[in-house]
Amino acid sequence: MPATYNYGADPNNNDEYQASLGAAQGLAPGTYYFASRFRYLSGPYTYGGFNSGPWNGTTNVSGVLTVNAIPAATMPLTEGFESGLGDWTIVNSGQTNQWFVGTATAKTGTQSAYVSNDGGVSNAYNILTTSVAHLYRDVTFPAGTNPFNLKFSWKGMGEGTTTLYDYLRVFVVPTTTVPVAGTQLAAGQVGTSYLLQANWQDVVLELDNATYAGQTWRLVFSWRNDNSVGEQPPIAVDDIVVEEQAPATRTLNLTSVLPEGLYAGGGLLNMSYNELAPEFPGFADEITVELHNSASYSTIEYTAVVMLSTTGTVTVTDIPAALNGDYYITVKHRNSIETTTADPVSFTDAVITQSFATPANVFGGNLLLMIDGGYAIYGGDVNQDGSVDGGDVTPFDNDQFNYVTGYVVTDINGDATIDSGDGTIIDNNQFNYISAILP
Ligand SMILES: [Ca+2]
Ligand SMILES: [Ca+2]
Ligand SMILES: [Ca+2]
Ligand SMILES: [Ca+2]
Repeated sequence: MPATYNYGADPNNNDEYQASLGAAQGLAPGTYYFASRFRYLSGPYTYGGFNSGPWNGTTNVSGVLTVNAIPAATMPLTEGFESGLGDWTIVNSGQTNQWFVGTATAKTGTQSAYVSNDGGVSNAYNILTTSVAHLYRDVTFPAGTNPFNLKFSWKGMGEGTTTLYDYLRVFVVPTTTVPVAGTQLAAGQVGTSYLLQANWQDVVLELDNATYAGQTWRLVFSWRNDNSVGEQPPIAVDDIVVEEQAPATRTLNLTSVLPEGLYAGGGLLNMSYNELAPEFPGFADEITVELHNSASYSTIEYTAVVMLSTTGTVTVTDIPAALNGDYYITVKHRNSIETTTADPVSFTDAVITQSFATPANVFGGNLLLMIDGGYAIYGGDVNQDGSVDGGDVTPFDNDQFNYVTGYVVTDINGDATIDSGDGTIIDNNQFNYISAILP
């Protein structure tokens, strides 16, 4: 690129030339090497130009220019352009109608980003000259299960009713997509086309979790106009927000919740029976799921009575979104030992998943190794006092003696009869002093 003589900037005997390496050159992030060259009239070029002499390949060598990438924004991203362009990138090169950040118009504060044909002085465009210009920023979407909101305010006229000619479009594209001035993006549009509104409009777009979470994306605002007809002013944008949505409710999915008495092997459960049929057809049993305060286990923050599937899964829906802290997740089954998670579990996401499959998952590692290598929640706590002992043997003995049948708490294995199949579980766990291990 040619350099210009910077007349008057050389106070001593040095001549200063300057060339802009700014954003207009479109240099991608990376390392560049540069050398200057000069010649007198039509003489040979001399390269370099240190104080110590021209380029010699060893001590007097070329310069190094490092272009750093602008770091991606983290959420929540809020941008009102009150401090100028900030970390946004403008792609205007060669366009007549260009993005600027300035004071020509604003939704809030005194500044916004808008299209201008006079260096940002006014929010106006040259209707007779086709232009495509972009304004973009990279944003990192956190992992998790929540969807995201893209919010912004805009106004502007332009041109188009059925066919659109002069308008704003918004794109969310991979960071490998580099917007080029004069060219509209081909994919990744979100929302609609924005035009024909003289007053500020507020837009809220939902960006789904599955597509965006856990990755960095490039948010692009693109102005486009053709070369005829249009109405002033062109587009302006202010108060951009990209944020993780607060879920309306949370859903908790538990897996491998396997009461010993109902364990059928292979991670499956039998259904609990009454005298005639399964008590909860298609399900193993009913259980209680509790969320306990992480600092004070005895404080129960939430309780739900839900169905336990024959594959050991539990779904708790409609947990209030206000429960957004860390909680021990406790499962209580009518004649099993209370069992809770090894650690408090974060409830910031819309969907929380927790397994009870292995001792590492539960507090104190308090699970029973079954003969098939699976782990089960200890059974036999008939009176639900947290241990398996004589207090459980007595009601079991009474019911066995009286030939009690049906869906009763002394029926540990869920077959609707009270007999040695239940007594064995109680006896083994009593013998081993099995009790709840809780925070
Ligand atoms: Ca503003
Ligand atoms: Ca037009
Ligand atoms: Ca007990
Ligand atoms: Ca039984």
